[in-house]
Amino acid sequence: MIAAKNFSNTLLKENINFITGVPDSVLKNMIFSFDKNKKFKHMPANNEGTAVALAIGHNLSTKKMAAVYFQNSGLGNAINPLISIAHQKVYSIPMVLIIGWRGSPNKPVDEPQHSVKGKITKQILKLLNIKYCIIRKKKDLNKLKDLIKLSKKNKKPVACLVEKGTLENQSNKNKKKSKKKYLLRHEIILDLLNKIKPSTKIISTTGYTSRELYQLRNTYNISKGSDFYMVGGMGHSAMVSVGVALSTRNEIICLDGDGSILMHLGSLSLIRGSNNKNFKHILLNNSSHESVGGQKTPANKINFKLLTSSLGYKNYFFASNKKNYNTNINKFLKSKGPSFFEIRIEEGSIKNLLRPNNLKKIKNKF
Ligand SMILES: Cc1ncc(C[n+]2csc(CCOP(=O)(O)OP(=O)(O)O)c2C)c(N)n1
Repeated sequence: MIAAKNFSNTLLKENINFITGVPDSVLKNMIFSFDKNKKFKHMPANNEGTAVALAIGHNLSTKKMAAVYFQNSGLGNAINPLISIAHQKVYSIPMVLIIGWRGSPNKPVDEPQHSVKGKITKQILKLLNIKYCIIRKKKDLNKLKDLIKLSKKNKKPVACLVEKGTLENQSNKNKKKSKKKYLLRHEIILDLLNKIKPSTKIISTTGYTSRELYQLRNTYNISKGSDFYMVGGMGHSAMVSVGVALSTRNEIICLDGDGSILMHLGSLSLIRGSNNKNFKHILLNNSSHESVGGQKTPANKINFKLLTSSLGYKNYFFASNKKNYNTNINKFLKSKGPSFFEIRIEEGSIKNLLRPNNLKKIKNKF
């Protein structure tokens, strides 16, 4: 195991102090260590492509290289600016990618989408002509140092892969435990399952939202309605929902997270054109990426009322406590869409969550 500070020190010694990225649970201790160390300028991004773009901009203005962290599932988002701008044969921009390697063939499989991406991650990097190393012990940080030097010399992106369990597990001591102020995600999901029509279809976002929906449906044996769990494809649950809603009269509810909605926010500009009366969009806003460690998002500073009305939603509802939730959930479910319901929620989820499995069966049932 490696202490997060060993990683940070390697970067600082190589004169890298601008860090950006999208959080991953495998890298969570390292990400918190960037916040704690004043020598770093840490700017979390909403999307892995955005993070690569920030690193390109940093290099253009300072000639220095940046470090970009993300989970390998985000490699797809990162590929466009990596190939079309940063590649050695295009603008030749150095940077170091720190990639959480979910589904590494050396680790037990947790979810099918991780296993698929994990198996081809090294090949993708090879195709991108990105030299990489695997960090398993402290000594491997020397390989990272050599790669960073190579990146500076040849002006090209390089990468390192970090498996689950490599970084020491320290608690985030800076994180204050707040008193319960808002509702919890699972309280809302259970209430929703009890209120939906038998024909309602729910599309739920990546992370704890899908896992809690799956678990509650099974624990309480609720057969009303059906679910499609976005186990991957983070940020795309709203557009999957719109795609479904366009060809059915059934009520379609998207259960979204703030990290997810921000990842591909631009896609919501399609709402006006789609004008789906049967589309209802719920934002479970805890202003954090809770499923991967609780790193903050700026969602509590965004005025979703103004935003969604300019995007073409017909109705906006808001709840921050049980009382206004109870009033507004009924109005929201009765409304003609596209409707948006922002619910401020507390961090906190059901312990020992199951992971949806038998995905093809779930799809066929949906
Ligand atoms: C493209 C991509 N990037 C990153 C991840 C890792 N990831 C899984 S869930 C999650 C956080 C989602 O945050 P939010 O939507 O706010 O929901 P919460 O976890 O707070 O319930 C992240 C970053 C991923 N699965 N896919």
